[in-house]
Amino acid sequence: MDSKGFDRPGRPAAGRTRSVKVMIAGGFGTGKTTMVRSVSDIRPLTTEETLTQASAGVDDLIGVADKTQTTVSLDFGKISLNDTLTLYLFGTPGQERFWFLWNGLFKGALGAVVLVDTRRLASSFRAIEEMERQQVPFVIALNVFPDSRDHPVEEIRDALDIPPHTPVVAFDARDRSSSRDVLVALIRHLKERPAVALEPR
Ligand SMILES: Nc1nc2c(ncn2[C@@H]2O[C@H](COP(=O)(O)OP(=O)(O)OP(=O)(O)O)[C@@H](O)[C@H]2O)c(=O)[nH]1
Ligand SMILES: [Mg+2]
Repeated sequence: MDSKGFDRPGRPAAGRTRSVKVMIAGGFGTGKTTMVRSVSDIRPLTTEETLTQASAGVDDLIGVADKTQTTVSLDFGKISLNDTLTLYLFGTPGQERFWFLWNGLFKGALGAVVLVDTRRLASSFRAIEEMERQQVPFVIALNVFPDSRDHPVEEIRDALDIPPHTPVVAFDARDRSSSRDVLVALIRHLKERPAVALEPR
């Protein structure tokens, strides 16, 4: 994969396929690993460890009290959206003590999905700031939990201070087709940007 996230050299003759690196980012416990697991065509690589006392008082467990595992390095999955476009998905760790890994993980990424749990909006602030710092185009994906309140999307956009051109969509990370729709929304958003060519060559 080159520095722009494209997998160019040595493509098979029939392989008019473009490969794109996409980040699945967001705050602690927002459902990043769940999304990579539900949507990946291949068995995903995950790096889950049991939540320990080290996170006590550090991680906000309100709303995710049943959570027992956390990503310590990355999630990796792959999905072919059609015959010509394959996405490589890189899920980030959500815990603050692993954020130093983000710089390396983002290398070559063309776009990102930022997951938000509307019960804990603040947990995704840092991830949104990071997209702006890394200059990676992104969509906001509101992962709806059973006790999430039904906020209008525009209210969330205001609360998160998201620019008008950035899509905000609601979804369920456990559901493959719902997660896939989020990735399609991201690709549409990328295609609207003149600098990004996603058509196969
Ligand atoms: N009800 C519901 N539960 C979900 C959903 N997505 C994730 N969960 C649950 O919420 C918890 C957090 O999900 P993870 O996928 O581990 O979240 P994460 O963002 O990868 O977490 P970290 O890697 O620790 O930051 C898990 O217990 C999931 O089973 C969802 O859409 N609805
Ligand atoms: Mg995770």
